[in-house]
Amino acid sequence: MAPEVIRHQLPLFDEDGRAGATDDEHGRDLYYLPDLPEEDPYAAGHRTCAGCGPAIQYRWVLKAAGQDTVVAGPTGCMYVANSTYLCTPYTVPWAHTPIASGGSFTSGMAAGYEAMIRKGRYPGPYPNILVMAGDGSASDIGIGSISGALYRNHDALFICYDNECYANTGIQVSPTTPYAGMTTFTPFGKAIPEGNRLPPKNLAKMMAEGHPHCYVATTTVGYPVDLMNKTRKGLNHVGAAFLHCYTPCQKGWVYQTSMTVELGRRVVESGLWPVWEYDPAQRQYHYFHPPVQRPVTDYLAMQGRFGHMLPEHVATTQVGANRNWEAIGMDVPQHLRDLEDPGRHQRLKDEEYSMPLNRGVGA
Ligand SMILES: Cc1ncc(C[n+]2csc(CCOP(=O)(O)OP(=O)(O)O)c2C)c(N)n1
Ligand code: SF4
Ligand SMILES: [Mg+2]
Repeated sequence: MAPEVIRHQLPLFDEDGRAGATDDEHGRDLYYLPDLPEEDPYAAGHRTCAGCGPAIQYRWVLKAAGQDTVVAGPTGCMYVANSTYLCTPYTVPWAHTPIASGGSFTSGMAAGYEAMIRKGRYPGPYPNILVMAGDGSASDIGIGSISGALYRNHDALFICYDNECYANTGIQVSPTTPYAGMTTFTPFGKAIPEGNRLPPKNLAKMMAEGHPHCYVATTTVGYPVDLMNKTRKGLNHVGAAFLHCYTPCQKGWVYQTSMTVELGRRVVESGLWPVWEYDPAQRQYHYFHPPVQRPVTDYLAMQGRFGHMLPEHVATTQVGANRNWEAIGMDVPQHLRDLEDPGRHQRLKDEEYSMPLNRGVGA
Protein backbone atom coordinates (compact mmCIF):
# COMPACT_ATOMS: atom_id res chain seq x y z
CA MET A 1 0.00 0.00 0.00
CA ALA A 2 1.28 3.48 -0.86
CA PRO A 3 2.50 5.47 2.16
CA GLU A 4 0.07 8.05 3.48
CA VAL A 5 0.89 11.73 2.85
CA ILE A 6 1.28 13.28 6.33
CA ARG A 7 0.65 17.03 6.43
CA HIS A 8 1.73 19.69 8.93
CA GLN A 9 -0.89 21.45 11.04
CA LEU A 10 0.61 24.76 12.12
CA PRO A 11 -0.94 26.26 15.29
CA LEU A 12 -2.36 29.77 15.00
CA PHE A 13 -0.89 32.70 16.94
CA ASP A 14 -3.06 34.17 19.65
CA GLU A 15 -4.62 37.34 18.28
CA ASP A 16 -6.52 37.93 21.49
CA GLY A 17 -9.08 39.99 19.62
CA ARG A 18 -6.32 42.46 18.83
CA ALA A 19 -5.55 41.75 15.19
CA GLY A 20 -6.99 45.16 14.41
CA ALA A 21 -4.69 46.63 17.00
CA THR A 22 -5.52 49.37 19.41
CA ASP A 23 -4.06 51.79 21.89
CA ASP A 24 -2.60 54.85 20.33
CA GLU A 25 -4.83 57.91 20.14
CA HIS A 26 -6.96 56.10 17.56
CA GLY A 27 -7.44 53.13 19.82
CA ARG A 28 -4.86 50.91 18.16
CA ASP A 29 -2.53 48.52 19.95
CA LEU A 30 0.67 49.17 18.05
CA TYR A 31 2.97 46.91 19.95
CA TYR A 32 1.05 43.69 20.42
CA LEU A 33 3.04 40.68 19.30
CA PRO A 34 2.48 37.22 20.73
CA ASP A 35 5.36 34.78 21.19
CA LEU A 36 6.73 34.28 17.71
CA PRO A 37 9.14 31.62 16.47
CA GLU A 38 12.77 32.66 16.76
CA GLU A 39 13.62 31.02 13.45
CA ASP A 40 13.95 33.30 10.45
CA PRO A 41 14.00 31.39 7.16
CA TYR A 42 14.32 34.82 5.50
CA ALA A 43 17.46 36.01 7.28
CA ALA A 44 19.59 39.12 6.94
CA GLY A 45 21.50 39.46 3.68
CA HIS A 46 19.00 40.64 1.10
CA ARG A 47 19.46 43.82 -0.91
CA THR A 48 15.99 45.35 -1.05
CA CYS A 49 15.52 49.08 -0.40
CA ALA A 50 15.27 50.25 3.21
CA GLY A 51 11.64 50.00 4.33
CA CYS A 52 10.73 47.60 1.51
CA GLY A 53 7.21 46.26 2.19
CA PRO A 54 7.65 43.01 0.24
CA ALA A 55 10.78 42.18 2.28
CA ILE A 56 8.80 42.65 5.50
CA GLN A 57 6.10 40.39 4.12
CA TYR A 58 8.61 37.72 3.09
CA ARG A 59 10.09 37.70 6.58
CA TRP A 60 6.75 37.32 8.38
CA VAL A 61 5.43 34.71 5.95
CA LEU A 62 8.52 32.53 6.24
CA LYS A 63 8.62 32.95 10.03
CA ALA A 64 5.06 31.63 10.09
CA ALA A 65 5.80 28.81 7.64
CA GLY A 66 8.95 27.59 9.41
CA GLN A 67 11.94 25.54 8.30
CA ASP A 68 10.12 22.68 6.55
CA THR A 69 9.20 24.93 3.66
CA VAL A 70 10.05 25.20 -0.01
CA VAL A 71 9.57 28.54 -1.76
CA ALA A 72 9.29 29.71 -5.33
CA GLY A 73 9.65 33.30 -6.51
CA PRO A 74 8.83 34.56 -10.01
CA THR A 75 10.92 37.35 -11.52
CA GLY A 76 10.49 40.70 -9.78
CA CYS A 77 12.19 42.72 -7.06
CA MET A 78 11.98 39.86 -4.62
CA TYR A 79 13.85 37.61 -7.01
CA VAL A 80 16.46 40.11 -8.12
CA ALA A 81 17.22 41.75 -4.77
CA ASN A 82 17.22 38.42 -2.92
CA SER A 83 19.46 36.37 -5.15
CA THR A 84 22.50 38.41 -5.94
CA TYR A 85 25.32 36.12 -7.05
CA LEU A 86 26.34 33.76 -4.23
CA CYS A 87 24.28 35.63 -1.65
CA THR A 88 20.74 34.82 -0.53
CA PRO A 89 18.78 35.40 2.68
CA TYR A 90 16.97 32.03 2.49
CA THR A 91 17.68 29.22 4.92
CA VAL A 92 15.06 27.07 3.18
CA PRO A 93 15.07 25.73 -0.41
CA TRP A 94 14.10 28.48 -2.85
CA ALA A 95 13.76 28.54 -6.64
CA HIS A 96 13.33 31.30 -9.16
CA THR A 97 10.68 30.85 -11.86
CA PRO A 98 9.96 32.88 -14.99
CA ILE A 99 7.49 35.67 -14.25
CA ALA A 100 4.58 33.86 -15.93
CA SER A 101 5.21 30.48 -14.33
CA GLY A 102 4.85 30.93 -10.57
CA GLY A 103 1.60 28.96 -10.61
CA SER A 104 2.70 26.14 -12.88
CA PHE A 105 6.10 25.73 -11.21
CA THR A 106 4.50 25.55 -7.78
CA SER A 107 1.89 23.06 -9.04
CA GLY A 108 4.78 20.91 -10.20
CA MET A 109 6.47 21.06 -6.82
CA ALA A 110 3.24 20.11 -5.05
CA ALA A 111 2.45 17.25 -7.41
CA GLY A 112 6.09 16.08 -7.23
CA TYR A 113 6.17 15.91 -3.42
CA GLU A 114 2.85 14.05 -3.33
CA ALA A 115 4.09 11.53 -5.88
CA MET A 116 7.48 11.04 -4.19
CA ILE A 117 5.88 10.44 -0.79
CA ARG A 118 3.35 7.96 -2.22
CA LYS A 119 6.13 6.11 -4.05
CA GLY A 120 8.23 5.97 -0.89
CA ARG A 121 10.99 8.10 -2.40
CA TYR A 122 10.60 10.98 0.07
CA PRO A 123 10.01 10.26 3.75
CA GLY A 124 7.68 13.20 4.38
CA PRO A 125 5.93 14.90 5.95
CA TYR A 126 4.61 16.92 3.06
CA PRO A 127 6.45 20.28 3.29
CA ASN A 128 4.89 23.71 3.33
CA ILE A 129 4.92 24.74 -0.33
CA LEU A 130 4.44 28.35 -1.27
CA VAL A 131 5.13 30.89 -3.97
CA MET A 132 5.35 34.65 -3.48
CA ALA A 133 4.70 36.52 -6.73
CA GLY A 134 4.54 40.25 -7.36
CA ASP A 135 1.38 41.94 -8.59
CA GLY A 136 2.76 42.17 -12.13
CA SER A 137 3.25 38.43 -12.07
CA ALA A 138 0.13 37.36 -10.11
CA SER A 139 -2.41 39.82 -11.51
CA ASP A 140 -1.11 40.21 -15.05
CA ILE A 141 1.65 38.21 -16.78
CA GLY A 142 1.29 35.06 -14.66
CA ILE A 143 -2.38 35.17 -13.67
CA GLY A 144 -3.22 32.26 -15.97
CA SER A 145 -0.77 29.87 -14.36
CA ILE A 146 -1.91 30.81 -10.84
CA SER A 147 -5.58 30.46 -11.76
CA GLY A 148 -4.81 27.06 -13.28
CA ALA A 149 -3.08 25.92 -10.10
CA LEU A 150 -5.98 27.11 -7.94
CA TYR A 151 -8.50 25.42 -10.21
CA ARG A 152 -6.63 22.10 -10.08
CA ASN A 153 -6.45 22.52 -6.30
CA HIS A 154 -2.76 21.76 -5.77
CA ASP A 155 -1.90 21.72 -2.08
CA ALA A 156 0.13 24.93 -1.88
CA LEU A 157 -0.15 28.57 -0.86
CA PHE A 158 -0.06 31.14 -3.68
CA ILE A 159 0.76 34.64 -2.43
CA CYS A 160 0.66 37.92 -4.29
CA TYR A 161 2.86 40.54 -2.64
CA ASP A 162 1.28 43.68 -4.01
CA ASN A 163 3.42 46.80 -4.32
CA GLU A 164 0.98 48.15 -6.90
CA CYS A 165 3.52 48.46 -9.72
CA TYR A 166 6.10 46.64 -11.80
CA ALA A 167 8.80 47.81 -9.40
CA ASN A 168 11.86 45.93 -10.52
CA THR A 169 11.85 47.27 -14.05
CA GLY A 170 11.41 50.90 -12.95
CA ILE A 171 7.98 51.44 -11.30
CA GLN A 172 5.68 50.87 -14.28
CA VAL A 173 1.89 50.74 -13.99
CA SER A 174 0.40 47.31 -13.21
CA PRO A 175 -3.24 46.18 -13.01
CA THR A 176 -3.24 46.83 -9.25
CA THR A 177 -1.88 50.39 -9.43
CA PRO A 178 -4.55 52.54 -7.75
CA TYR A 179 -6.54 55.26 -9.50
CA ALA A 180 -4.37 58.43 -9.73
CA GLY A 181 -1.24 56.54 -8.72
CA MET A 182 1.69 58.02 -10.60
CA THR A 183 4.12 55.57 -12.20
CA THR A 184 6.71 55.99 -14.91
CA PHE A 185 4.12 54.76 -17.46
CA THR A 186 1.31 56.92 -16.01
CA PRO A 187 2.86 60.34 -15.52
CA PHE A 188 0.46 63.18 -14.78
CA GLY A 189 0.27 66.09 -17.19
CA LYS A 190 -2.12 68.44 -18.92
CA ALA A 191 -3.81 65.72 -20.96
CA ILE A 192 -4.22 63.24 -18.08
CA PRO A 193 -3.91 65.18 -14.83
CA GLU A 194 -4.69 62.20 -12.60
CA GLY A 195 -1.86 60.03 -13.94
CA ASN A 196 -3.51 56.61 -13.82
CA ARG A 197 -7.15 56.67 -14.91
CA LEU A 198 -8.07 53.09 -14.12
CA PRO A 199 -9.23 51.55 -10.83
CA PRO A 200 -7.18 48.58 -9.56
CA LYS A 201 -8.07 45.04 -10.52
CA ASN A 202 -9.82 43.29 -7.62
CA LEU A 203 -7.49 40.32 -7.74
CA ALA A 204 -8.42 38.59 -4.49
CA LYS A 205 -12.16 38.74 -5.21
CA MET A 206 -11.49 37.33 -8.69
CA MET A 207 -9.60 34.46 -7.14
CA ALA A 208 -12.26 33.75 -4.49
CA GLU A 209 -15.24 34.04 -6.85
CA GLY A 210 -13.48 32.10 -9.60
CA HIS A 211 -12.16 29.26 -7.44
CA PRO A 212 -14.79 28.73 -4.71
CA HIS A 213 -13.10 25.60 -3.33
CA CYS A 214 -9.95 27.57 -2.35
CA TYR A 215 -9.07 29.41 0.86
CA VAL A 216 -8.59 33.09 -0.13
CA ALA A 217 -7.71 36.06 2.08
CA THR A 218 -6.39 39.61 2.00
CA THR A 219 -4.03 41.20 4.49
CA THR A 220 -1.35 43.89 4.82
CA VAL A 221 2.08 44.31 6.39
CA GLY A 222 0.33 46.61 8.88
CA TYR A 223 -1.13 43.56 10.67
CA PRO A 224 1.74 41.09 11.20
CA VAL A 225 -0.21 38.60 13.31
CA ASP A 226 -3.07 38.57 10.82
CA LEU A 227 -0.56 38.05 8.00
CA MET A 228 1.13 35.17 9.81
CA ASN A 229 -2.12 33.50 10.82
CA LYS A 230 -3.50 33.71 7.29
CA THR A 231 -0.23 32.23 6.04
CA ARG A 232 -0.70 29.31 8.43
CA LYS A 233 -4.38 28.90 7.57
CA GLY A 234 -3.50 28.86 3.89
CA LEU A 235 -0.82 26.24 4.45
CA ASN A 236 -3.05 24.15 6.75
CA HIS A 237 -5.85 24.16 4.18
CA VAL A 238 -5.60 20.91 2.21
CA GLY A 239 -5.75 22.14 -1.36
CA ALA A 240 -4.96 25.47 -2.97
CA ALA A 241 -4.97 28.77 -1.08
CA PHE A 242 -4.43 32.34 -2.25
CA LEU A 243 -3.27 35.29 -0.14
CA HIS A 244 -3.21 38.87 -1.39
CA CYS A 245 -0.94 41.08 0.73
CA TYR A 246 -0.56 44.86 0.50
CA THR A 247 3.17 45.67 0.60
CA PRO A 248 4.29 49.31 0.17
CA CYS A 249 7.23 50.03 -2.14
CA GLN A 250 9.29 52.80 -0.62
CA LYS A 251 11.08 53.62 -3.84
CA GLY A 252 8.04 53.65 -6.08
CA TRP A 253 5.54 55.31 -3.76
CA VAL A 254 7.90 57.91 -2.26
CA TYR A 255 7.25 58.02 1.47
CA GLN A 256 9.30 58.14 4.64
CA THR A 257 11.09 54.85 5.08
CA SER A 258 9.78 54.21 8.57
CA MET A 259 6.13 54.48 7.47
CA THR A 260 5.72 51.11 5.71
CA VAL A 261 3.77 49.45 8.52
CA GLU A 262 1.76 52.63 9.22
CA LEU A 263 0.70 52.68 5.56
CA GLY A 264 -0.40 49.08 5.98
CA ARG A 265 -2.81 50.25 8.68
CA ARG A 266 -3.97 53.45 7.04
CA VAL A 267 -4.87 51.83 3.73
CA VAL A 268 -7.35 49.68 5.68
CA GLU A 269 -8.58 52.50 7.92
CA SER A 270 -9.26 54.70 4.90
CA GLY A 271 -11.39 52.02 3.24
CA LEU A 272 -9.04 51.44 0.34
CA TRP A 273 -7.96 47.88 1.19
CA PRO A 274 -10.70 45.68 2.67
CA VAL A 275 -9.24 42.89 4.80
CA TRP A 276 -11.20 39.66 4.64
CA GLU A 277 -11.12 35.91 4.58
CA TYR A 278 -13.11 33.58 2.35
CA ASP A 279 -14.06 30.28 3.94
CA PRO A 280 -14.50 27.64 1.20
CA ALA A 281 -16.29 25.20 3.51
CA GLN A 282 -19.06 27.68 4.29
CA ARG A 283 -18.69 29.61 1.01
CA GLN A 284 -18.69 32.78 3.09
CA TYR A 285 -16.67 35.98 3.35
CA HIS A 286 -15.63 37.30 6.78
CA TYR A 287 -14.76 41.00 6.77
CA PHE A 288 -12.50 42.78 9.24
CA HIS A 289 -14.05 46.01 10.56
CA PRO A 290 -11.23 48.39 11.57
CA PRO A 291 -11.74 50.46 14.73
CA VAL A 292 -10.93 53.69 12.87
CA GLN A 293 -12.46 55.14 9.66
CA ARG A 294 -10.37 57.91 8.12
CA PRO A 295 -10.69 60.21 5.11
CA VAL A 296 -8.62 58.92 2.19
CA THR A 297 -6.43 62.02 2.42
CA ASP A 298 -4.91 60.62 5.66
CA TYR A 299 -3.47 57.90 3.45
CA LEU A 300 -2.86 59.63 0.13
CA ALA A 301 -0.98 62.60 1.58
CA MET A 302 1.76 60.35 2.97
CA GLN A 303 2.93 59.43 -0.54
CA GLY A 304 4.64 61.38 -3.27
CA ARG A 305 2.98 59.25 -5.98
CA PHE A 306 -0.32 61.02 -5.19
CA GLY A 307 1.13 64.51 -4.77
CA HIS A 308 -0.33 65.77 -8.08
CA MET A 309 -3.97 64.90 -7.28
CA LEU A 310 -6.62 67.57 -7.85
CA PRO A 311 -9.79 67.94 -5.74
CA GLU A 312 -11.90 65.91 -8.16
CA HIS A 313 -9.39 63.04 -8.08
CA VAL A 314 -9.40 62.94 -4.28
CA ALA A 315 -13.21 62.97 -4.28
CA THR A 316 -13.27 60.07 -6.79
CA THR A 317 -10.99 58.07 -4.50
CA GLN A 318 -13.26 58.83 -1.51
CA VAL A 319 -16.27 57.58 -3.51
CA GLY A 320 -14.47 54.28 -4.06
CA ALA A 321 -13.55 54.00 -0.38
CA ASN A 322 -17.12 54.72 0.72
CA ARG A 323 -18.47 52.01 -1.56
CA ASN A 324 -15.89 49.64 -0.05
CA TRP A 325 -17.13 50.46 3.47
CA GLU A 326 -20.66 49.59 2.37
CA ALA A 327 -19.51 46.40 0.68
CA ILE A 328 -17.93 45.12 3.91
CA GLY A 329 -21.04 45.95 5.93
CA MET A 330 -19.89 49.16 7.67
CA ASP A 331 -21.77 52.44 7.90
CA VAL A 332 -20.28 55.42 6.11
CA PRO A 333 -20.14 58.37 8.54
CA GLN A 334 -21.57 61.64 7.24
CA HIS A 335 -18.18 63.39 7.23
CA LEU A 336 -16.84 60.77 4.83
CA ARG A 337 -19.94 61.06 2.62
CA ASP A 338 -19.41 64.81 2.50
CA LEU A 339 -15.91 64.22 1.15
CA GLU A 340 -17.38 62.75 -2.05
CA ASP A 341 -17.88 66.38 -3.06
CA PRO A 342 -14.79 67.77 -4.85
CA GLY A 343 -15.64 71.17 -3.41
CA ARG A 344 -14.60 69.84 0.00
CA HIS A 345 -11.03 69.26 -1.15
CA GLN A 346 -8.05 71.31 -2.07
CA ARG A 347 -5.19 70.21 -4.22
CA LEU A 348 -3.68 67.29 -2.34
CA LYS A 349 -0.29 68.83 -1.96
CA ASP A 350 -1.71 71.69 0.12
CA GLU A 351 -0.08 71.46 3.50
CA GLU A 352 -3.44 71.25 5.20
CA TYR A 353 -3.56 67.61 4.19
CA SER A 354 0.03 66.63 4.42
CA MET A 355 2.02 64.97 7.11
CA PRO A 356 5.59 66.24 7.31
CA LEU A 357 6.71 63.65 4.81
CA ASN A 358 8.74 63.32 1.66
CA ARG A 359 6.72 64.64 -1.28
CA GLY A 360 9.21 63.49 -3.96
CA VAL A 361 7.64 62.28 -7.21
CA GLY A 362 4.86 64.53 -8.40
CA ALA A 363 5.19 67.10 -5.66
C1 LIG B 1 7.73 37.62 -19.72
C2 LIG B 1 8.51 38.72 -19.05
N1 LIG B 1 8.13 39.99 -19.30
C3 LIG B 1 8.80 41.00 -18.70
C4 LIG B 1 9.83 40.73 -17.85
C5 LIG B 1 10.62 41.86 -17.23
N2 LIG B 1 10.40 41.99 -15.81
C6 LIG B 1 11.30 41.54 -14.90
S1 LIG B 1 10.89 41.90 -13.33
C7 LIG B 1 9.50 42.71 -13.84
C8 LIG B 1 8.63 43.39 -12.84
C9 LIG B 1 7.72 42.44 -12.12
O1 LIG B 1 6.75 43.16 -11.40
P1 LIG B 1 6.05 42.47 -10.17
O2 LIG B 1 5.64 41.08 -10.49
O3 LIG B 1 4.97 43.37 -9.71
O4 LIG B 1 7.21 42.38 -9.08
P2 LIG B 1 8.02 43.62 -8.44
O5 LIG B 1 9.17 43.92 -9.34
O6 LIG B 1 7.07 44.74 -8.31
O7 LIG B 1 8.49 43.10 -7.11
C10 LIG B 1 9.36 42.67 -15.23
C11 LIG B 1 8.27 43.30 -16.00
C12 LIG B 1 10.20 39.40 -17.62
N3 LIG B 1 11.19 39.05 -16.79
N4 LIG B 1 9.50 38.40 -18.23
S1 SF4 C 1 11.85 48.99 -5.49
FE1 SF4 C 1 10.17 48.73 -3.99
S2 SF4 C 1 9.67 46.52 -3.96
FE2 SF4 C 1 11.67 46.79 -4.98
S3 SF4 C 1 13.20 46.46 -3.36
FE3 SF4 C 1 12.78 48.68 -3.46
S4 SF4 C 1 11.11 49.09 -1.97
FE4 SF4 C 1 11.20 46.85 -2.36
MG1 LIG D 1 4.95 44.69 -8.12
